[in-house]
Amino acid sequence: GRRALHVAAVAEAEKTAATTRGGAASVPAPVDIANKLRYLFGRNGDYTNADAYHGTAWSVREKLIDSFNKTHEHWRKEDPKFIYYLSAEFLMGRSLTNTVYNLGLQGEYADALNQMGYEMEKVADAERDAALGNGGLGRLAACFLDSMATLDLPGWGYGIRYKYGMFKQALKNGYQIEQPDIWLTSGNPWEVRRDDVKFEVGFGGRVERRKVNGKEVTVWTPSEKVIAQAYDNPIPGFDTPTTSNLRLWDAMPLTEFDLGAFNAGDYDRAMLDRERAEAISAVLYPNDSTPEGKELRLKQQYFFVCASLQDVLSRFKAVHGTAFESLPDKACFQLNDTHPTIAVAELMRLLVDVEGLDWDQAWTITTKCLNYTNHTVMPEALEKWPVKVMAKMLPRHMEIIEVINEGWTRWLAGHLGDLKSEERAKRIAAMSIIHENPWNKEEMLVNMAYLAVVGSSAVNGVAAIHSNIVKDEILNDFYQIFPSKFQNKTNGVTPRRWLAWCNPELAALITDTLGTSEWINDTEKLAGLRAYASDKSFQAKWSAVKKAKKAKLAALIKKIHGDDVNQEALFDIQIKRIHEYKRQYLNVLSIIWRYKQLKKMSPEERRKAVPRVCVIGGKAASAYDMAKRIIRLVTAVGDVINRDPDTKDLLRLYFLPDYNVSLAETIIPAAELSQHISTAGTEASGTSNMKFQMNGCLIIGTWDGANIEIAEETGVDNVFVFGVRAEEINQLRKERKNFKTDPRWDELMRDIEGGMFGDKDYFKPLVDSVNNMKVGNDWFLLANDFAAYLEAQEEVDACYKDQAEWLRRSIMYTAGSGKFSSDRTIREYAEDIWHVKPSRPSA
Ligand code: B1H
Repeated sequence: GRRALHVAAVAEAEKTAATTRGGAASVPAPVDIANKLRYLFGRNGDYTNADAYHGTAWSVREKLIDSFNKTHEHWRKEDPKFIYYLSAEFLMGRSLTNTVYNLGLQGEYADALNQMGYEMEKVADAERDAALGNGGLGRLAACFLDSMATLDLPGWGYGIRYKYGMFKQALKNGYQIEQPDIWLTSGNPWEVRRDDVKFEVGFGGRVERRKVNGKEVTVWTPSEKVIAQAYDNPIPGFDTPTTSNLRLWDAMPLTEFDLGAFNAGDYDRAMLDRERAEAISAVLYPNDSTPEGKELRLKQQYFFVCASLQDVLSRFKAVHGTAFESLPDKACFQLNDTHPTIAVAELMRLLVDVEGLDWDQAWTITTKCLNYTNHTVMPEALEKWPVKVMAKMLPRHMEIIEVINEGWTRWLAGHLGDLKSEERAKRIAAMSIIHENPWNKEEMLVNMAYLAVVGSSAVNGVAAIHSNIVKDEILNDFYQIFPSKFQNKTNGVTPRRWLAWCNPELAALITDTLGTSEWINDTEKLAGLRAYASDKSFQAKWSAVKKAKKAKLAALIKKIHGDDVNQEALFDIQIKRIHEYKRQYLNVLSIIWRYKQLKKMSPEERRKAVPRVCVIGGKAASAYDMAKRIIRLVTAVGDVINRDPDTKDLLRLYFLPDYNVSLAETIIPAAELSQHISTAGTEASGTSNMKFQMNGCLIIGTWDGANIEIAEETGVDNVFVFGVRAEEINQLRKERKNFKTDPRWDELMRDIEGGMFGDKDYFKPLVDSVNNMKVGNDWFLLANDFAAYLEAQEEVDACYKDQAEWLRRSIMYTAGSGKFSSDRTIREYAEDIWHVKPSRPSA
């Protein structure tokens, strides 16, 4: 028919043209870019960098889609098992550079832009970040997609196409203000709307039992329905023909497809329905680590999970009909934290209510298909939804969870049959998926982590210490019952974006030295750098790269703050979400202490001091009052220090606003010291620590999260480790009231309280939170670690004075970073949890 004719005609035309990786006929890139600008944007010459970005991106998009199509044609033919990564967040950042480099098109497009009078770097800088995530958890999902594609693993991400991503942070008089992230207005070349892929998602309503052909069936009639519309975001692998997919759902009103509402003269209601539906995918909740129990958030979670599962089942049925017993051989799902955990109940609903399977058979399939990753140990961060809220929004799911819980607690009762009945009842109550709110006995809660554990085959933490805390503390009851379910999968980051592409100068030096660029997808090869760590001429080249990257960061500081900084100074960086447990406050206290010491010094002594440029960046959740005060403290201290003629050559402190993925790509290569100073046992992993390590940046940090494994790989003596250990924390918290604070600490508290940095009323709660036993009790033990931290900072200074030693360590960091490629992490998931195998299309 017509399709065959069309395919033949295109194939014929392509034979006569040169082909690129995707296989499309290639028009010379400058011509193509100009054509895109002419026909998509109506522009003719005299383009800005932003124009050039759009033209280039729309041109590159076509190669990307060709590669995507080839990959998916191959996968359709092969029908391999797929992994679906379900995540409420994907923090993708920019795509142009990554796509061009991953597809191996950098030469072609850099040349094209040069011919047209542009520079790739400036053009790439015009792209807005796709910031559909908060921080580490969302960026991890993005790194995982890069590795899955690079390893040719059949797998997709599934999430929400938020209209507004993470808010833009601005400073006004040193205070954080939040502005909406309007990222889609100029169009998004990196997505493809799939008008043929949409699903209905229902909410509310009622549940009935009906007899159909003598069989009792459950029918859920939602009171509200919306449409989930698919958008595909192709994910190019590096050095492979594979391009996989991130499918994001946009919420649309049903009425647009149901013209009846309009015909009935219900125009205003239809418009209100539109707003209500669009609200579901309107905005990312800007909380990192602590979920807010907002109803809309549960709606978002169910919305994307329901659409994703329907999508997967409909593709499965198209090939395998209703042979659902083989679903676990064809599909598995990774739950990125508890946010998509409603999938346990939704998969049961789809299999039992919609497909008519027996409960037990459906349960076997469901638990084989699902796996859960825990990302945090903070008790307040474990999601719990009030039964009332869930019963109203998802009445059938609430019933299903009740039935799951009945089966689970019944099974437990049998399993714990040897225990005395009192003890047994206690254990069962402690593991019940539905339980009382400990702060409000009237309220019953659904514990999503418990549901995820019971409904999954594997449960994993994200760094060795964290996985142990999951097993020994937060989910210990469950670990005792199912020890083999629990695993560790230490996080990783993609070495493409976080070393090769963001630091091409260092990448070139590494490739030159190792005589191969294979380290880009085999990072264990970086270990070869160890042989050069003490080589003077190599150190000189290494240092020259760092200097060049520092100059770029200095230029950025100049652009933002108008100040010139001493580029010989030690660049000391702490960038991450602002949180009390991450202890940016402790960093500021040490900076104030340093400032006071410098003030007291003679000119002689000052000449011996190590100059530092301190940078702090990160967003505070809009409702996180204490975090906002910490930001203001940073800016207030900076205002004093940076203007003091006695010290300004030796110490600076800058807050860099709107920290995001692309800012990280500039800051990390320039960093010499980075701070990862969370209270031991609180940071599940951290992933920026790995990015800094790859870029040869030394770490000052606590014995926490992935810092521990980084230290092991780098050599513990090369890391500035300080502070109490996780095992001591509980005891220290109990003894907190008798803790004797350091006199230097007391002095700093008096300084802040006394108004040394102005705004003393605003800073009062900050002082109280760590100093006043009645108010804050210093939960994160800043005072306990303060002295050890100052001492570690002195070690940093001493080491920096010995540049040969500093550079040796710097090289040892990169050399020891092989383990922290997300390729390694993803290989482990694929082998130990997903049982998914590579499937590569032919080039
Ligand atoms: C991490 C979160 C998180 N852990 C709730 N938990 C959220 C929790 O919007 N919410 O409700 C959002 C995010 N994020 C981070 O995950 C950990 O703090 C890091 O230590 C870890 O490196 C990262 C990736 O595993």
